[in-house]
Amino acid sequence: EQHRRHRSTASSPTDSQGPPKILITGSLGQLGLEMARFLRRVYGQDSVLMSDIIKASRDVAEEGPYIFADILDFKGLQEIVVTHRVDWIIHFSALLSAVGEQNVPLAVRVNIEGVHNVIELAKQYKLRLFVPSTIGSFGPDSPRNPTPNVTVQRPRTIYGVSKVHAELLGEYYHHRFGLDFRCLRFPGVISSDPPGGGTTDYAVFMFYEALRTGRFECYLRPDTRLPMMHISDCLRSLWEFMTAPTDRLHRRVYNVTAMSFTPEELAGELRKYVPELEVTYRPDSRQLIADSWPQVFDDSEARADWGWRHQCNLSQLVETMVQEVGAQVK
Ligand code: AKB
Repeated sequence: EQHRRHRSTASSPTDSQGPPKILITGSLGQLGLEMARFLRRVYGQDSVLMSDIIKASRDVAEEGPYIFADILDFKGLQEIVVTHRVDWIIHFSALLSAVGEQNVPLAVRVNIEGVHNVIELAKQYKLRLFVPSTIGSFGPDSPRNPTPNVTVQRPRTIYGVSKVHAELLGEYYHHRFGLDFRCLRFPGVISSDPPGGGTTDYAVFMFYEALRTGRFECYLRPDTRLPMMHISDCLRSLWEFMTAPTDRLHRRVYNVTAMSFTPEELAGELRKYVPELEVTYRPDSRQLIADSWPQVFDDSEARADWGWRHQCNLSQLVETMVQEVGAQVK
């Protein structure tokens, strides 16, 4: 009953009122700037507000609206939503898996308290809320090959625990209050904007090191298989999911992926462009994290319900990355 009441009053900005006003938190991370560019192409420059707690470069600030937003400051967020008439929040602020283990109290604040703030805000102002989840929300008790949409989730990192918390809280707010909560579990995302603090980051660093020096020391074993996708697929999946009609969504949290590969397989593909590439392996604590994560991610529910299709396979990903990273390191 409550669900229906809230649904009927919730705004649906893409349907009738012109482009949605979209706030991206944590927008100076790996995905934020590219997501903003994507959405600005679709909805117009002023429809997307990038935000973070750090100062943007002049170039970023000149691309479109950029504001200070601290996700731990509820009142500050309220002010932004009201002043800028925000319709959607894309909540990217988070500490990733490896860096979260280095500073658990900070990860709890950013990843858990931050989600409490944005979720409550989204409920109060009837916003559509996207929170990314991850392959890291699974753990050693989960089936790893393949990992279905609904299965055991007992992650062993604070990052994973915080993401399971976000998934469950979002589902709860959806069922209890009609919140339009949407969440995709992403695999490792490969982009020429370097990530920071993750376990899957090696796959980006390999391109930089290969093209700069022809050598790479990998912190995972050569046979560590993990699900991955190129950033172009990641951003498109997010947008397609955010605009998918509600009646297509049989759930609020979906696995999405494009491929799975090991460091050895990635190096093999990269040798087509850098034949002399030498990769050595020195596993560190990130190996334990990777060993508890899915190897192959089953995203068949996303494919069936709202038509998810990846476009970039391993050879296309390597070709694109070689071009983009190559242009940066030369
Ligand atoms: C990480 O490695 O922590 C992230 C992720 C897979 O969520 N890239």
